[in-house]
Amino acid sequence: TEIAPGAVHLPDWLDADRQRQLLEACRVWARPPAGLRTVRTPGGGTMTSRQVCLGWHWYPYGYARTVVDGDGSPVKPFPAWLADLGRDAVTEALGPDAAATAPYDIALINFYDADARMGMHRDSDEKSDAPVVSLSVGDTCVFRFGNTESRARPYTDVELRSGDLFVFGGASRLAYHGVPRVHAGTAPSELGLTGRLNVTLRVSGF
Ligand code: MD3
Ligand code: FE
Repeated sequence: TEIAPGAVHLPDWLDADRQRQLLEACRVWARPPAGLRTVRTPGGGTMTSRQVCLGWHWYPYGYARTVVDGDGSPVKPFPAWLADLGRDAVTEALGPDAAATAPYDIALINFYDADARMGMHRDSDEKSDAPVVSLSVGDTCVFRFGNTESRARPYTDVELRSGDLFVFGGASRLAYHGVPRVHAGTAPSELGLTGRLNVTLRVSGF
C-alpha cells in the first residue's frame, strides 16, 4: 500500500524464519564492544529506544566510524546480506529503477521496550537521497507518518507489525515521522522477544 508518494508499506514481508534470523543477528550486534547504547541528544535529553549501528555510527546529528558518544570502539561492519536485503526491499516496493542506487551501507537498529517512543523527526544526516528501508520485528507499534513541513498535523497513523517492511523514497524521504506508542505483549510468542526492534537500512552517500 502506498500511504504517500514514495512511501510503501508491505505487511508481513519477512516470514517467521527470516524474522527469527534478523532478531538473532540483532542480538549479536547488540553485544559490546560497539553494542547497544542510549543516545543522548544535545539538548540534554535521552532517546527512550536503545540503538546499535552498523557500517556508520549515527550520533546526533552526524555519522562517524567509531562510537564517538559511547565506548569509542570502531563501528561494526555492515554485512553484504543486509545490502542484498535492502536492494530487494526497494525493488519490491518501488521497482528496479528506485533500487539502482549506491549499495546500502548503514543500519540503525532501535530496540523499544513497552514505554519507548520516538518523537517526530526527519532523517537528514545521510548525503544520499536513496530510499530508507524499515523492517519491524516483535511488538506492534503505532508509526506516525507526517509531512515535510513540520512535526504537526497532517499525519497518518499506521500500525507496524512483526515482519512488516516500509520503504520511504522520493518525496517521502524527508517527511517527519515517529513512533508514538508500542503495544506491549503483541510480539509473536515464538520469537521470544519482549518489545520491538526496528532495522533501518540507508545509503550514506559518503
Ligand atoms: C520516513 N525509526 O530509525 S521506522 C529511525 O520504528 C526511525 O524505529 C522508526 O525513525 C522506528 O530513524 C520509524 C520508519 C521510518 C524510518 C526511516 C524513515 C520512516 C522514515 C526515513 C525517512 C522517512
Ligand atoms: Fe527516522
